[in-house]
Amino acid sequence: MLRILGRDTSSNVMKVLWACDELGIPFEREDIGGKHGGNDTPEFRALNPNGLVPVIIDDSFVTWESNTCVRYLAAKHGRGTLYPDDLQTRATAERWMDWQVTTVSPAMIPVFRGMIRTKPEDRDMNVIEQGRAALSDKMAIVDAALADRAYLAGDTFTMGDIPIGIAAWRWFNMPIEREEYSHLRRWCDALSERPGYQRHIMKPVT
Ligand SMILES: N[C@@H](CCC(=O)N[C@@H](CS)C(=O)NCC(=O)O)C(=O)O
Repeated sequence: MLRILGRDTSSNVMKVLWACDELGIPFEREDIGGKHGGNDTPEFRALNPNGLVPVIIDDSFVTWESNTCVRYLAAKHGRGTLYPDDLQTRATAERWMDWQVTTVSPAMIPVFRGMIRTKPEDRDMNVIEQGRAALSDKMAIVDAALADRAYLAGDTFTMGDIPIGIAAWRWFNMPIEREEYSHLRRWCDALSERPGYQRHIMKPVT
């Protein structure tokens, strides 16, 4: 059975859990990272030298980097659904996945760490506000992209919706000022109908 190493409070682990749910893949998950520790041992670093979660183990194949894990599982189990057959649709889905890591995540991190993981008296509100404004700009890009399509890569849900779907849940549920982005809201409401999103993503942001 597929093994997923990583705590379920990690947004990167959540991507893999949600993908498995969508794809109907049975898995065993082990609590590693955060308060559970276990990600700085020689055994874990032999699996992922970065000491980060998630790691997946599929028979004897080991890999890490959450979006790579999602791509691998989607390619293996979700051809024509999560992993689009059409090359241009697939490239569009992959573009949003890469953009989440390179562009959304750097804006999200200072806001998430500042507002959720830092005591009020220790917060650097200038850094948080800069991140919040940057994050709003990114969410405006997603909102505009969703103006003429139901999902990020087109008419149907694909792997491209997973990483930004998780970022959007955090954006809507962190105690921050937000613009009203109606297309983003409609898309997030549609994701909220999906059992995998309900089970793995729609939780208090902690
Ligand atoms: N780019 C990596 C980032 C992985 C990452 O930063 N994971 C965090 C959790 S979200 C982690 O392992 N932090 C250390 C810990 O949980 O102890 C990925 O997408 O998998």
